[in-house]
Amino acid sequence: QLDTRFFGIGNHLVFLSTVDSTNVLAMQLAQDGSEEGVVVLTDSQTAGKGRLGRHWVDQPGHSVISSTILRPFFPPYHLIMFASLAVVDAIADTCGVAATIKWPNDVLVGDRKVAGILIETSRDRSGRGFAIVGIGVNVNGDFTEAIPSQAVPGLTQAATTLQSACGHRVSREFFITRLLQHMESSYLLLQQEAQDPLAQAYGSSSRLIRERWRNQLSTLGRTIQVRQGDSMLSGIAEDVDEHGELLLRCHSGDRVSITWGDIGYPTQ
Ligand code: BT5
Repeated sequence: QLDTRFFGIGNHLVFLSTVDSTNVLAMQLAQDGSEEGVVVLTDSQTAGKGRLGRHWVDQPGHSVISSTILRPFFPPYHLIMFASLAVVDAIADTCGVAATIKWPNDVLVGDRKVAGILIETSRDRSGRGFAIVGIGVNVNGDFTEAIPSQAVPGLTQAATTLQSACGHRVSREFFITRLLQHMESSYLLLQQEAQDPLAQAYGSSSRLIRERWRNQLSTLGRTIQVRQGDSMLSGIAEDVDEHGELLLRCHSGDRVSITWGDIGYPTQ
């Protein structure tokens, strides 16, 4: 039983036992004019997508795999922030574990990846913009064997499941309920603010979300390596700016702003 107001309610919920990618299906639905709040769920993907053409792997029936259609009025960089916070909050609600966020889109328990987020934006046939927020969470089972731990050459990122992290099975239905509830409440606040010039000038909801997101980043203050395609940078992750870009103090002393890439922690 969902406790959202419109995310996934009634004909806003699409469930398939298997699909190539929920993001691909949600993208097609949105292009054909589907309204925001439509949530596509599946038990298993045959071609789950990560960023930069990579794959997202699942153990059928053990993961939460969801894609939500949104039509935001607010800047796109807030999407990754509220989506990753919703995952962190749903993990706290369902297993009492404090997850953290590894910039830009990973949710970790300890130093292992338990969830990934893929945000894609486009326009429908009538020219209206939309965003797809795809979330994959390793809920039950043991992923250590199933997941390639090396995401990117030179950077390793081990995986885990919520069950391994908290020692008991977690209801996927309960997790989805909490996830959608957290997503919807933040989304509504951001939408409301974006449409109200006074609230926008004050910017309190977006500021709160940005600050919470920044506080959950396990990346800040650490020595990190950043891979962008063929090049690798290293330095100290000093901060993030208000658009969510990572501010890296390189060993040379220069401060650079990182907009994309993969990061690793040399101590792992
Ligand atoms: C992500 O990409 O982490 C985004 C994953 C988004 C998946 C969701 S599921 C619902 C929706 N529909 C889709 O088709 N996709 C979205 P990235 O940061 O590029 O990380 C991908 C890398 O993580 C891979 O190259 C693997 O090394 C690793 N990986 C793959 N599956 C994993 C898993 N289940 N758990 C942990 N790591 C995984």
